[in-house]
This record gives sequence, C-alpha cells and structure tokens, in this order.
Amino acid sequence: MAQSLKIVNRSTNPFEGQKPGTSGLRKKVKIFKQENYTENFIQCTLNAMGDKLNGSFLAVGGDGRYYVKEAVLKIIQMCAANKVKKLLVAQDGIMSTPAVSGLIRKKGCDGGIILTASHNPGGENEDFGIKFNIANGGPAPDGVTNRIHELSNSIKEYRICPELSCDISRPGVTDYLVEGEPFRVEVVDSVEDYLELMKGIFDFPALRQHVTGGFKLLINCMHGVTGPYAKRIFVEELGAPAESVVNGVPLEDFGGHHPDPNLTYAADLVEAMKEGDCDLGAAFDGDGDRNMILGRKAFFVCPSDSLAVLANHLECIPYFKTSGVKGYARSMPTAGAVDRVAASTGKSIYETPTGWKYFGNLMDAGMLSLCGEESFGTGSDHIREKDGIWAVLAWLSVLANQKMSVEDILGQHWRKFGRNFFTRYDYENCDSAPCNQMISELETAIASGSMKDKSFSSGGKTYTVAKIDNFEYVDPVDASVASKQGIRILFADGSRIVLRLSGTGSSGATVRVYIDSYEKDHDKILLPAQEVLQPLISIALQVCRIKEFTGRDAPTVIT
Ligand code: G16
Repeated sequence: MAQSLKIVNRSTNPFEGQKPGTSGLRKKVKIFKQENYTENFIQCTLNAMGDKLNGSFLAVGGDGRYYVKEAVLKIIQMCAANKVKKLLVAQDGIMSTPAVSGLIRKKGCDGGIILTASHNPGGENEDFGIKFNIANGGPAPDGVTNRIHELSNSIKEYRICPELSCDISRPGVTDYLVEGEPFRVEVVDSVEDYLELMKGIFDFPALRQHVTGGFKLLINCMHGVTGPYAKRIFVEELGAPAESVVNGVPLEDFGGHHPDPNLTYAADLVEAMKEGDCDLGAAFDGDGDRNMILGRKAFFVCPSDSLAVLANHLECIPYFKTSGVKGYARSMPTAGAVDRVAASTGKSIYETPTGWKYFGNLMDAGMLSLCGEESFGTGSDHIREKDGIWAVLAWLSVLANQKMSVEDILGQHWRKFGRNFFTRYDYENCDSAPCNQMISELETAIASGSMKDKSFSSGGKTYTVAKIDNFEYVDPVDASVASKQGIRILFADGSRIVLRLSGTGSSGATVRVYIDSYEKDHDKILLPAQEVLQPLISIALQVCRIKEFTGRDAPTVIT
C-alpha cells in the first residue's frame, strides 16, 4: 500500500451554466481553471451516479489537450474520496473517445470520464471539456446530464484526497488506502485494447495485402489523439510507409488549429491529396471520433454518403458477417441517402436527434448496427461512440474488397440509388439572443400555419412547403422524448431545410443550416453540390432571415 490518505470535504458554491451540451460540458480553459469549477462539475457527475458510485469502477481518458493532465489528477483525487473502488486511467491521460468507449465495455466499467472538447480548438485560451459515459460505453443520456446540471445548481461541497499523487506516465497498478478503504489506479496503454478490438472486426491480413500492394493512404491526425493509433494500425500493422501519417504527435493546442476534419479546417489534407497520388485520405478530430474521407485528387465524400456507402457494403467487413446487420440510423439533419439503402436491403432505419447518445438505446436493444451523422461521425455497435479510425478501416475494407476507387464507388452508388445533395452552413460565434429570436420566430410561424403550402422560387426552381415543424424524437426503446431538436422545412419534392443551434460551442451561438436535396437524374448526379443546391440555399437564408439575425453576410464554414 503506497499511501494512507485523508478525505477532505471542501465548501463550494454553484457556478451558473454547468449544463452539458450535445456531448459534455465545453467551456474556455480559463472558466474550467477557476477555483472549484472543475471540482464542482466532477463532484456532480459522480453524485449523478447515485447508489452506483460507492464501490464503482470507472475509466478516465482524454484527447491530450491543454489542462487534461491537471484534470486527470483532480479526478483521481476525487474518485478516491468518493468511494470509487478502481480507476482505469489512460497513460498520460491520452485515449481516444472511441477507445475509452471500448475500454468501458471490455473491462466492465460502470462508466467513464472523458476529458475533451472534441473538434474545438485547444490551448490555454481555447476550449476544454468534460463528458461522462455510462456503463454501455456511450455518452450519458439526457436524464443523466440533466441530473448533473440540477446538482450543479445546488452543490455546497466536494470531496477530495489532496495528498494523493499518481504517476500516469507509464502503465502499472498503484494501490492506496483511503481512510482505511482500498482504492486502486491502473494506468493502461492507450492503444493496445483498441487495436485488439479492431483486429476482431476487420480482416487485417487482407487490408495489409491491399496497402502493401500499392494502395496509398494519407492520414492526417491534426495533432489530436489519433496519432499513436494511426501509426500503430496503418503503419506498423498494415504496412503503410511512415510518411502516410502526418500531424501524428498529439499536441496540447493541436498546433494552433481547429482539430476539425472538414474541408475548411483540414485544408492541408485537401491540398496534399490534390497535389499527390494518394488513393484514400482521412482526417480525424481532437478526440478521434470524427472522420473525413477523401478519394484521389481530394474527391470529397460527404458524411451522409459515407454512411450510405458503408451500409450498402457491410458484407465486406467480417464483424457484420458474424453479428448480422440489425438496422441503420442517422441523425435528423443528416441527408437521407442511407434511407434508400435501408429500403433496398429491407432493414430498419431510425432518425434520431443530433447527438451520438441517441443511438445507444437502439444498439443496446439489438435494433441498430450502423449509424452516422452529417457532422463527420460514423460508427457501429462495436462500441457506443462514433469512431474515426474504424471508419477508415471500414472504407479500406470496402475498397480492398471491391477493388475500386473511392470516386468509382460513389459514382456506382449514386447511379443505383440517386444522390442526396447535401451542404451545411455554419455561422459560428454569433450573439445568442438574436439567434434564439430567429428560432422562436420560426416556431411562431409553425404554430400559425402560415408557412404551410407556401412556395418559394430561386434560380428557376420552385419549392413548395409540405410540412414545417420543430423535430421531436420519441425513443422507441424507453419512450423518452427529446423535443425542439431543430426546425425542419420539408418540401413537396422531398428536399429539406433544417435549422438548429449547435450544442457543442463553448460560447455564444453557432447557427447550423442544413440543406438536403435528392436527385435521381443520371445527367445531374455528378454536378458540384454547391451548384445544384444554390437555389435551395438562397431560399433557406431568405426564409430564416439569417443575415438579419446573425449579422453575417457569409457562413464561417461550409461543408
Ligand atoms: C458531438 C456529438 C455529435 C454531434 C456533434 C455536433 O460531436 O457527439 O453527435 O453531431 O457534436 O453537434 P452540434 O451540431 O450540436 O454542435 P463531437 O465530435 O463534438 O463530440
């Protein structure tokens, strides 16, 4: 027994706004660094476990951003003081979100704490985040996060063992005595268990043959958590040259960039793919759950299409041969391409609100195998988080099996199913009040019925409103209701405009406008998306009065 430790109860006062968003609490580092701020939120997270806290077994990992190591120590000290029995801690506090999800499931943890603000920038002046995952390995559902928020409004004290110290720089076990009770910390390798999981899902020898046979990869880890995973899997296991993985060292500030794998923030990958001769390009976000897939010459795979293509080729992945394909799901703003695959394969398709947490119940109930979101998330029921590295291995499996290029697979897919043209406009860091006003004015229009059957014209095209609502989801498993999940304007031809406020920003409001339009005419399916969608984009901006409420002439990011 290394140390005998005392528990200290410290008085504190509530902080306003400790309300987890789409995925955890995300705020500026300087907010988390205020005295007691991080401790309050951790205490409320632990308290929200209720009776299960005493004697529990939890996992802790993070994306390597600034403040992760300090927060890991606080979590260890507070778990010790709150009668947690055992903690699995990632080496150096670094473990991707999907790997933590897998670890929770494999080791039978009661839950886990993940220190990440995902794709938000990192560093002393940027963002930090804390997220709680439950025993199924997935993000805590609304009931739990609402409880954490409720507790944060009345917290009076937290418990900590301030004398506890722990070396998390190498794997190993440390046993402590906390006021006579045993407490164990096991530091685990960040990659090992995840690698084993991937080997059980994919045919590594076949993928290695494809990669060493001349198929060229370019993997951009954006200085997030995935570097060690990408090097181990794509280089060491699959035989890709070392230079196939770039920006592979996790940095506390992600090299000063947004670790967000889209055409704007992963522009260096786009340039390298355009100029080079790689067959498959990919980028991941800070915590490794998002992915962007590019083909030769930077041919962009829209995430909604990525989901549909994988859904149509799951037989190329050994895991699904064994587990079967139980159904598909997509978040509501995600384009409906996968729905057409579901119709052709006779599988169920579920439409959930934005947030990976909504897929968990369906997976646990054996109703869902593959799901995805327009926000560059793709994954399956192997864990309960989206999974960036998994998505690249899935694409590699399809390409190796079909012996086709990314572009040809998409062309074939669109000719068979038609194409859902999709784009998303983001207006980041706007003033919250006018953006809330914009949503409430649209809600008033919904209530008055004034938009129904109304026609809008632009660029020679006319769209007639068939239905407008604020999306509500009733979970088919536990009947829980998530309301006000985004304004949907559905047109008679099946096209859609969706408008919602992001739940992952750390300050102000980010408005997201999503446009989805279906085309089955073979002469049009290869046209550039922005060209095809321009009339509907103009209508969306006009109907929602974006410029008036955001004060912006143009979006910050277009995907
Ligand atoms: C999180 C959620 C995703 C969601 C995304 C965007 O991703 O896990 O399910 O689609 O945020 O959410 P919003 O539109 O509310 O910003 P991540 O990668 O940030 O954890």
